[in-house]
Amino acid sequence: MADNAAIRNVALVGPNGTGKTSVMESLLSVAGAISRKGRVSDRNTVGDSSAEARERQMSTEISVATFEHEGLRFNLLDCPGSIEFQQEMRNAVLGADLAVVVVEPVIERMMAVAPLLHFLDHHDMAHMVFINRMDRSEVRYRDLLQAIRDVSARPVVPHQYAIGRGEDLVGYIDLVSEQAYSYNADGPSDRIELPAEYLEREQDARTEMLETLADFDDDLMEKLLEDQQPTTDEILRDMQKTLGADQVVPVFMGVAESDMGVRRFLEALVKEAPDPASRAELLGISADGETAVQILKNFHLPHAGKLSLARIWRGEVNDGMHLGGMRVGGVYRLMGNHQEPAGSAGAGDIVALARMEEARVGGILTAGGGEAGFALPESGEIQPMFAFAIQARDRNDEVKLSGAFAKLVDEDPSLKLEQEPETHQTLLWGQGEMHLKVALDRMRNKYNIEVETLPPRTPYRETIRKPASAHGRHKKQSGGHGQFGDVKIDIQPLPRGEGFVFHNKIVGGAVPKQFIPAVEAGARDYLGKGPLGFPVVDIAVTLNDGQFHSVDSNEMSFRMAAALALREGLPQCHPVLLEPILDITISIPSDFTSRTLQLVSQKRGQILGYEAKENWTGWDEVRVHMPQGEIHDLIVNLRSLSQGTGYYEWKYDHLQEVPDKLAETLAEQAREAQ
Ligand SMILES: Nc1nc2c(ncn2[C@@H]2O[C@H](COP(=O)(O)OP(=O)(O)OP(=O)(O)O)[C@@H](O)[C@H]2O)c(=O)[nH]1
Ligand SMILES: [Mg+2]
Repeated sequence: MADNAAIRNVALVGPNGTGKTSVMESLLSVAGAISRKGRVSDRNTVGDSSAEARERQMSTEISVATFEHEGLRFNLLDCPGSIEFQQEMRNAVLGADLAVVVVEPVIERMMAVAPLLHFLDHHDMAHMVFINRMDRSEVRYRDLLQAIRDVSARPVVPHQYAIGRGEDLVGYIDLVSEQAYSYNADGPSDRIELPAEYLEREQDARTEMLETLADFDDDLMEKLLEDQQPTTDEILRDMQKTLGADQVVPVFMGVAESDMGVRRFLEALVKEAPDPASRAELLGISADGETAVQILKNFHLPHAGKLSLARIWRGEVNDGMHLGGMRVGGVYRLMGNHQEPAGSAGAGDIVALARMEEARVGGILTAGGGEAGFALPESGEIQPMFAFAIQARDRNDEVKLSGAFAKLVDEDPSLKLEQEPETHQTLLWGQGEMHLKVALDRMRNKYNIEVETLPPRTPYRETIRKPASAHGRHKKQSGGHGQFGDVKIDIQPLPRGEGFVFHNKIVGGAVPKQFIPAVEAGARDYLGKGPLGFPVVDIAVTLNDGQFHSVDSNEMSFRMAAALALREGLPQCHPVLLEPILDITISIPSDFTSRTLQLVSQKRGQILGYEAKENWTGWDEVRVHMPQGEIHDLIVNLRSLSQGTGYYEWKYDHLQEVPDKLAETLAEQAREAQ
């Protein structure tokens, strides 16, 4: 069944906890791919097999399941929903041909879907919505549909209409066939008579569906204008065509926990999900040419070694062939943490390739090792927003630590490890506290290394407010050769951003020419750590005068003399602390804008302005300047006030004087640390 047309690659995406892993489990169960259905709460689902995911009962990385059904092979990618793992989701979803956006029937939470829908639309990625947890729905179905419409740039076409809601959920009306069904907890739904009280709502919803589809089909438009009814096949054909082109968003519903609506949904996937060839065509990838694959995810497994999840865009992949200059150590199909040898796989498939050590997520590998000749949509890099300073609990683990981190970053490139030269800390950057904690758990579970975390230090600077003059003399008499250097300097403050400037005003050789660079070097030495304990910036040092000794003077003596002069002079110059100020753009649903502004003020932020976020209905963008020392938990606070939806982008902007009171506290801390 290597036939390209017989493969369906479906990614399950959506906000955290909506039931994606449960939907996958239910799909596998109703398709007969697993004999015993697991539950997330029982920690025995096909997805979420890692220790970190089981422990938290949430997805922390992609899970893959492959099964055959109705002559098709399905490759399901269950993506983590937490916003902190969205890079993982983004990297994978673009390798599928259809995204199923699993949502909860809660109107207020629909806003959390907006960024995802923007991402999918931006890449013309076909997507459907599956409203899960309908057993918990407390609102009218039409209000739910409206809430989805409110966040979707593409027209939303309900495929089904709910009968009842919450505990009284009965079943659904299929708007295409106009037939009603009642759910059965342990089997297919029963056909029932369409309840009379739903007739009007059904008609309205169906008319809306047809009118939306007619916008993309002139024949259908004509039929509707002439009051003719299209056939079921015609509607389905239109639905499939417009879905594949990301022109409309069909909506289904169900209860994954008890398989309700999932059989019908699987049937819809069989009939309507785009095949791999149409996605490849949409992306302009011709079927002719050498094999080319895209790496969606790397797994480092304790026993099996490295496995790279790959979408085959062109050609065939076999055990032992070369891709990107690496030998394919095996072609496998995945079912959660289980690998089934496949030997080979054809275009359109998604398989795992063993021991591709240099394969990087997002990379394209070809049989010849060169360029593929086509471009794929890029998932984009989300800027890290949260950092911990880390160190191995046991010093002896430091070497092991860097090797293990290389593997963690290979699995999840949204983790970044960085040496901070000024604060001498090793920073682990990611999307949030949980993201990092999961990474550190993985470190313990997989590599047996305990890691300690600290908040990152702020790289403060200092400068001066007043000028002063100073004198430094270095003199040492010891046996034979002595050391002698003597300098007189002026110290002046410079405007912000000027750094360090050195002037030499010696005339007549009071300090011989060859020692002048040593004076400058001595000044720089001292300015590495000023009177407050931080690097000194925005300062000018002028060498005015000095003395030398024809035998004892040397470079080192003048270097020392210059440093001594600054040590004496700088404290007279009213030294002040400077802190880095970041330029931050916060994106937030407008309901939370005023609380965001409050948060910004609490964190000593300066609000530069806010306005509606372009092309994002109901979202604002707030621009602020905020001290770096305040942003450590900004993302944590922002998410907690915005139901997890807010995020920001940042860049360094400038240095600014620390307010006196805070400066005192910091100086106190610095003294204690010494
Ligand atoms: N009542 C009800 N609970 C459900 C349903 N589907 C899933 N759940 C429960 O919702 C919780 C979250 O389910 P998951 O399947 O882990 O959700 P998820 O979307 O995969 O979560 P993340 O991957 O962490 O984003 C679990 O406790 C499930 O048992 C449903 O249809 N009805
Ligand atoms: Mg999950």
